[in-house]
Amino acid sequence: MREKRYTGIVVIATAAAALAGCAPAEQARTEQPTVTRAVAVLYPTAGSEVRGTVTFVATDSGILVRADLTGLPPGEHGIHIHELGDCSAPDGTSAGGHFNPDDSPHGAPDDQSRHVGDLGNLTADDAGLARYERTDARIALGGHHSIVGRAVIVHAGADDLVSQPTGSAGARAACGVIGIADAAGGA
Ligand SMILES: [Cu+2]
Ligand SMILES: [Zn+2]
Repeated sequence: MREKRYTGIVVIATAAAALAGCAPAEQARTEQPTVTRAVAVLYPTAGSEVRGTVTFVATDSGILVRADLTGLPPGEHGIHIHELGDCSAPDGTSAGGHFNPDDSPHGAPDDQSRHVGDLGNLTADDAGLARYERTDARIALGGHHSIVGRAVIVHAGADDLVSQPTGSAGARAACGVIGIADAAGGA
C-alpha cells in the first residue's frame, strides 16, 4: 500500500517536470494530428440542385475517394479538389483554383503531370445520380499534398482533362469543405 502511493508521487513529479517546458511536451503541442479519414458534404451553388457526400479514407495504396451525388444533369462532370476551404460565394469561386502545390499543369487523374486536385470526372445517370470511386496516390490527408481544409467542387460540365488551367469544366455546381471525419466512421 505504502509502495503504491510512492509510485503515484513519482508519476506526478514527472508530469510536472514535463509541463515545465521539457522537450517532449513542446513536441506534442506542434505535432500534426494523424488523419485517416476525411469527409466533404457538398451543397448546391446558386441555381444548382447538386448535393452529396465525398469521403476520403487512407489505405495502403493511396486515398480511397468515394463520392455520392444527386441532382446532376446526365453525363460527365468534373470533380476537383480546389485550393481553399471556402464555399461562401454563391458561385463557389471562393474555393479558388485547383489545388496545385507542385505548380504542375492541369491533367487527368492518371497523368504523371497533373494538379494534385485533379480527380477527373464522375458520370451521372438519367436520374441525376453519380457514384465515383478511385484510389488516388497523389492526394494525401497530411503533409504537402494534404487536402484537409480545402474544398471539393463538382462542375456543371465535363473536364476535358487537357484545357489549361481548369479542363473547361464550366460552372461550379456544388461545393463542400473537406474536414476530419471519425476514423471509425462508416460514411
Ligand atoms: Cu474544379
Ligand atoms: Zn486541375
